[in-house]
Amino acid sequence: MKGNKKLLTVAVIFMLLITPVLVFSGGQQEAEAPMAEKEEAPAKAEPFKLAVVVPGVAAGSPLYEQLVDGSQKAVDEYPNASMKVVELGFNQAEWGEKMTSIVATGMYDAVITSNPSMPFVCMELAGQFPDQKFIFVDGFIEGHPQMASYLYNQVEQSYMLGYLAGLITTSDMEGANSDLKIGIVVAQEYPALNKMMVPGFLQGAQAVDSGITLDYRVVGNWYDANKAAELAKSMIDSGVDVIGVICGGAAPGVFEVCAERNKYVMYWDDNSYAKAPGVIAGSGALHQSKLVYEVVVDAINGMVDYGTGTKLHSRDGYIEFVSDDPNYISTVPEDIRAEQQKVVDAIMSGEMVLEIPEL
Ligand code: RBF
Repeated sequence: MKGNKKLLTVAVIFMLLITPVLVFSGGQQEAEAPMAEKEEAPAKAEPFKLAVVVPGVAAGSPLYEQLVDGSQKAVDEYPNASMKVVELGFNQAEWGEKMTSIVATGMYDAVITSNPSMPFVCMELAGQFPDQKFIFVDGFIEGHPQMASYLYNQVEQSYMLGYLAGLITTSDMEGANSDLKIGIVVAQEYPALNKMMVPGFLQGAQAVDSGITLDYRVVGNWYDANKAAELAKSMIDSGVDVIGVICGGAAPGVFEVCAERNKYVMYWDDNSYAKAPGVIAGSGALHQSKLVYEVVVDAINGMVDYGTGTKLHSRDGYIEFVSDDPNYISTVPEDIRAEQQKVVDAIMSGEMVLEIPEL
């Protein structure tokens, strides 16, 4: 009896040990069967995983909202595609490290992200992970085999907004004073801003009157609406009546002060008149969701030309000045809109050429 019991125990232990091996090898055999079938059936599309990296926070920043929307639209059309959105937050010192932890998973066929600093944030990382592909919109890099980039001609968008600012500051619109002063509130300095947006805005205004000057203020981050409001107050006190805003989530601070003081705002990136009706007197728009949709479709289909940098102009259909919005029409008098339209049409048609400078 004792001997039988011992034998039984050994048999049970043996079975317990061998079971996972049997299950595992059985699994392997099962996995092989569809492989054989695959040879006759049409090849199933390979899975495609996209990391959508928001360098900041999407809410309140139209270009980032469009980055997510455009990616989602493309991924929704392809059953083999999936995406994950990661927000890097406002601490830019952490962006490189956070980006590394996304890429180091090795999970993503491509990373798509948006803003002019991101090619540089990813440069070292690309060397460490030579199989990782990167797509940058609203940024520029060319000649790197893992990277494709798409840069907007921000001189054009800024010139159109500056021209309208010039028309308003020299007008007799309610709230416009006799000083030839316009302003701009920016979140931080970076080459695309200093070489395209600020000069384009001023050049547009000075095309109306060469005596117009620009009051330039820096918030120091992309979220502090109170600080932006303080800057706007001080600008208005010194005679500014039109303020451009490139400060993401801090912009509502400027809207509020301009609403109280009966002044005007120029807004970049998206049709935003409805965010402050009667206050936002001009809005540019970058069609980033369309661009991102097209590029992600290409990425899913293996059609992205890595190594290239593409420059996009108004005539390509990715940049516009929004002139058909009811809030624009009710805020800006007809004669000013007619003057503005002449310049907008000249830029959109390519008749008036504004070059992208070396960044
Ligand atoms: N734009 C935003 O709307 N929100 C942001 O949080 C934001 N963060 C940025 C951070 C850096 C380092 C840089 C260079 C740009 C950032 N932008 C942001 C600006 C954006 O890329 C674009 O230049 C402006 O929105 C004007 O089109």
